[in-house]
Amino acid sequence: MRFETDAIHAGQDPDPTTGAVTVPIHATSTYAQDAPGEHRGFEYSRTGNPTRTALETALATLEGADVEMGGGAVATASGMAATALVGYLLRPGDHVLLPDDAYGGTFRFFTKVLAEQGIDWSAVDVTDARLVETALRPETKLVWVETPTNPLLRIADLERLGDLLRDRLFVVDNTFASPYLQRPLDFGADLVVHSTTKYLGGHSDVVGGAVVTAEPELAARLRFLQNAAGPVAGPFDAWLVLRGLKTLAVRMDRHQSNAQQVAEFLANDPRVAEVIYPGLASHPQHGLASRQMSGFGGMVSFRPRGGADAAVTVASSTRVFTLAESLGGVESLIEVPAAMTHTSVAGTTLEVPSDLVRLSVGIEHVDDLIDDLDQALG
Ligand code: P1T
Repeated sequence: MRFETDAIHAGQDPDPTTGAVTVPIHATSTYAQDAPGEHRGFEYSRTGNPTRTALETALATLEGADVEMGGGAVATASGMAATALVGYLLRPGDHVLLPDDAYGGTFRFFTKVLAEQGIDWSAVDVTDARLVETALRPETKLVWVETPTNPLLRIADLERLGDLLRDRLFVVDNTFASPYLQRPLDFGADLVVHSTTKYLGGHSDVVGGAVVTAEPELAARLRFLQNAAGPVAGPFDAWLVLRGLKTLAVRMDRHQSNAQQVAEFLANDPRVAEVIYPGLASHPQHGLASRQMSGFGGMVSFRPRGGADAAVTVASSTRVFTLAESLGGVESLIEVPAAMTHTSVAGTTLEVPSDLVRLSVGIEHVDDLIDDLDQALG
């Protein structure tokens, strides 16, 4: 089936006992067994829960991981829990290559948590495959890539990296694009990580995450780790993400058409020094983004003239855009990464410019969004 159809139906058949057309919220910790050890597919909700299974099947299908062929997904309690599960695949002595522009929490996990357990790291500009090649060490087990990156919206060449990283774990955080716009497994990624808190949930009402793979051995290992370590999405949260997924395609179409118009407005405004949006011809990787993504997404970053003070003033002056962390919901959000989402990278190679403003462009009427930015810049 095509993406829009899978988003509504994959893993989400009507309930076999009642005919309910939406997957029920299976709020249960345990399941009656017919005889000791004889159960109907579910024993205990950390190991498996039908609502979570539905979400996992849908996510795997949307990312192009064939469930019939042993691919799969694990749905976790947050995006960071998904990242932590990936971390369990590493051993002391392994080296990981991190992007030098990424969500601050991802960087914090590898450099402040896993580093203490003997897992070495270095950071590189993953948008330059030659730099990645040079930075690889014999003990480099895993390469982590975000594309578009958070918050500078740089684009990594997934096809080139897929070729280069055949013998390593190639992990792509696909949160900003969503599988509607980009499917990293098609380019050779081994694992796709999501914060489902963002576009997949889509309504700023849930925190969740997922890891997806097409490789049966990795899928089995992730399921084992999820059960062994316990970072599961609860049934209510899994249901909210499932509900969000159904409208991902239509929301994303509107997010990106609004984002394109907002980016063009900002690019033509003399009060703005720089606009970063992969859909602008001025973006250094506009061509690459056009090839590997089917759209440019809903995130726009910009630097108002006047430095960090101006960034803080603009972000504090909007009326439709809410000043808040996170992204990917139907409502527009504005933030200053250096003071909010990316404080954990201050003073590191990932430090973001203090005058950068990040927009998560929502699906409101675009004229209201542009009017709001116009008055805030004023
Ligand atoms: O917040 P959580 O669901 O745990 O997901 C972490 C995460 C992982 N990957 C990316 C690309 C992310 O952007 C995030 C979370 N980011 C924000 C909260 C933010 O405002 O950027």
